[in-house]
Amino acid sequence: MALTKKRLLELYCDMVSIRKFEEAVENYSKNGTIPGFIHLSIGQEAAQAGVVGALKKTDYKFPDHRGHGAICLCGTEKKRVMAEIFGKVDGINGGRGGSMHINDLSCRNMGFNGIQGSTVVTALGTAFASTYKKTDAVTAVFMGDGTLGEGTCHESMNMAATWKLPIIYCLLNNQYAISTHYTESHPQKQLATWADGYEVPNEVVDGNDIEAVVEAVERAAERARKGEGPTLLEFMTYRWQGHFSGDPAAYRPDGELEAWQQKCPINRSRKQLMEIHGCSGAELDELDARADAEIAEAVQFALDSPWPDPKNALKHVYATVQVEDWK
Ligand SMILES: Cc1ncc(C[n+]2csc(CCOP(=O)(O)OP(=O)(O)O)c2C)c(N)n1
Ligand SMILES: [Mg+2]
Repeated sequence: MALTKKRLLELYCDMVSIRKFEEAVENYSKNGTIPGFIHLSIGQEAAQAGVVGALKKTDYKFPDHRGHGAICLCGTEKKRVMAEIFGKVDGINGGRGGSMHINDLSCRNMGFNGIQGSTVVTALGTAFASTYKKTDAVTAVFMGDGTLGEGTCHESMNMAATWKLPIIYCLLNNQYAISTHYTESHPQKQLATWADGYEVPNEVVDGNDIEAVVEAVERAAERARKGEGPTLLEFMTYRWQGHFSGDPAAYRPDGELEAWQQKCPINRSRKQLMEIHGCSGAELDELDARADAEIAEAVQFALDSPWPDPKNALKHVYATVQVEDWK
């Protein structure tokens, strides 16, 4: 069933806010303000917004290393996510996590840790907790096409399928793992069929079509809440940037990026909103401008926030080593 105009408008705003957020992060990464590696998700907005948008606040979400958008949509204030990426003290994790280690348990963003394939295992824990405590919360874990090659994915799916755990494996097939095309590292033509070996239902979904994403996640969540176990959803999409901000992505064939840009998830929804739901261009431009203002505010907050005090560097570190002299 098609999404209502109201819902599609909300999802459109979510996607635009991810795009603007990532563009700002890219700028401040390239000019050296943001430290460390940054993985951007421009082009993949529908898969992130659709997964989070189809789930309840009480469902557990495990974003991955390319997950700023999903993280914001879980409910953390964008300015606190931005400050975290900037490494500042007002970041949601005090600037200790940075881009890849952002968690906010208050909105059930269970975080990432830089190790590909690790969260498919920890996701078993939240899924098992839901079953054990008889709550209806499902667990959604984001993963990439390259990550599917990790042995942990097999272990996770074996246990989830055997115990019928309420997990949705959200496989964002953005074609590449760093510079390796997925067809060069997996034998399957469609990675979704990988789940057949575990008798886990799976679907290939147009990951740039927000309606298709929402509907597939809703179906998977319904199965999970009924105790029917995990689902693997393969969202076909594309990352417009290189693997990390600064990667020129020279491994992509000519024209490939441009072909995927024609399938931009935001433009697609914009077209639907105008042609099917009667929105005007001016109305949507106004929403875009609001997102611009919100992200500008988030950036200013991050810039204004102080650096963490080096004296606190070992706070929260579980080690017995004493550091005598922190200057
Ligand atoms: C266990 C492990 N191996 C290798 C890496 C290095 N690494 C970081 S991201 C990445 C590629 C992941 O590709 P994919 O799963 O397709 O996600 P994408 O980056 O395309 O979103 C690799 C190999 C890592 N972080 N962890
Ligand atoms: Mg990938």
